[in-house]
Amino acid sequence: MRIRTILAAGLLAGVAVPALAQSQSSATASDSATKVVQMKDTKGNTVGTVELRPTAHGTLFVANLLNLPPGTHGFHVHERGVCDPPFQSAGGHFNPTDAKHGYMNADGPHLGDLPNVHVGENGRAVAEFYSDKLTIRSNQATAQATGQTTGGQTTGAASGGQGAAGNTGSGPYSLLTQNGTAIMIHANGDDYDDMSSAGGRIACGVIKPPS
Ligand SMILES: [Cu+2]
Repeated sequence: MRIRTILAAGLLAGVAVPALAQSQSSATASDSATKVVQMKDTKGNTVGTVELRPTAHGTLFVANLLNLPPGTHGFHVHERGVCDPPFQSAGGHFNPTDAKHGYMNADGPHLGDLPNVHVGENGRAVAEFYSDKLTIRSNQATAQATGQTTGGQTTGAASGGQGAAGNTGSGPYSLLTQNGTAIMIHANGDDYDDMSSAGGRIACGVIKPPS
């Protein structure tokens, strides 16, 4: 009787897995692609790009910036994918866990808090950041990927619930929210404690879900 039960379970899994694999492959095709965010200053001039590269457990940000004022600049993900100068349209920091701002804050940081960029005298900066809390995969695809990696339909469904809920659990959290999100560069360096330290918003780039 026990053997028969195991066999039946095995059969069920055999049926379920190809179906899962099929939806997975279509989701992966668009979800595994690097996203290139075009950064613009308040006058609409291009000031470089930020590539978002999906990784096994998060996102690698690769910034290639130019024509920016030399010095230290705050660099964040903001909560809305709208970059109308002077960029208040992008809202506050991306903060799905309802944390406080800053690496130095015991109740922080915002997940949108990223390290400062340092622009040279030639107006250029190249920087890479990694976050294991942010993804550019859609929530649904994250759930499916989790299911497949752990090799269990049950596990997939459990963490799928978390992923689908979006802003609960431990993430990673998708930047491809319904309204999109934005990468913001500030006039001054972020002191990683006081949000106002970074000053005004000087460049913005939209992260949008695929339409
Ligand atoms: Cu900011």
